[in-house]
Amino acid sequence: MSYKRVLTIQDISCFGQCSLTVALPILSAAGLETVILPSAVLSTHTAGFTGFTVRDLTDDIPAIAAHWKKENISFDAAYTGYLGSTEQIGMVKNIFDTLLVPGGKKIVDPAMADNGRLYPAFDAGYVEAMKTLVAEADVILPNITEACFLTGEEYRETYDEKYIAGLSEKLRALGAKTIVLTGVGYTADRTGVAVFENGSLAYYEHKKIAQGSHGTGDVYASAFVGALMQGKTTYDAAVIAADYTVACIENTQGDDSHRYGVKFEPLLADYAKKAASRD
Ligand code: PXL
Repeated sequence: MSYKRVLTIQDISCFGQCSLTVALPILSAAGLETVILPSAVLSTHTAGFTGFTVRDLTDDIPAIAAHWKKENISFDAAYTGYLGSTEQIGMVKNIFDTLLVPGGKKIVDPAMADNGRLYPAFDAGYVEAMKTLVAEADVILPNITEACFLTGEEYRETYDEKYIAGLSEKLRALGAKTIVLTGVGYTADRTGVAVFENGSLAYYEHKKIAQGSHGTGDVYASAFVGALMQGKTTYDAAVIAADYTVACIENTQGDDSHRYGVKFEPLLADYAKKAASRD
């Protein structure tokens, strides 16, 4: 497997173990050259903190992308997460069109909502724009809340396989090619990930840990991208990412002073071995 270069576009939440402070170490640990494009700089993430500062970097993005183009820099994949503004979605599309190698992967985590609600920074206009980005993606990684906002499907706390198959079909109808739907659980103590690819739906179930933690969507998506770009199949990458995310949550469990993120760093070496293994 050749040395791959991946661009990730998401915010820097200086404190809080999410977005770029998670994606950069995980992708690097997976053995990928990781290039970052910060969408915004926040003092902390927006979940559970008040009074955070935000510097929106929308105005800087076109010049950064133009400079890379001039330098003939290109990427084997571009992976987007939490973006700083609706306007940035158009800029990301332009980056997809101009800075990827032929066949380069467009991976979109529509990080905008959880537990039935949009994050505070986002509105209906952002959701509409995100639908158009999802339509261009090779792989999307929504949670169920995000899938509902994208498709107009009713958000449910409990559901069956038919509901998940319907959600996946509606996401596919938007144009998404491969769908990795996270946080899919059919019983109270289990959760998992549904992978919809080439017309069929596969499911990986694993234990659900009661403690809610922030940043796990970013740990999951970053670990998935790392394994995928190391040549794993979509399903195998989804499983590696799920096992790593569960281990990170378990590693944080019981520490009530650490509800803002998960202690993912001590488990990076083990993740890296699995992501880059040749079996
Ligand atoms: O983990 C998603 C995320 C990323 N970035 C910021 C956030 C959140 C979730 O709340 O607030 C700034």
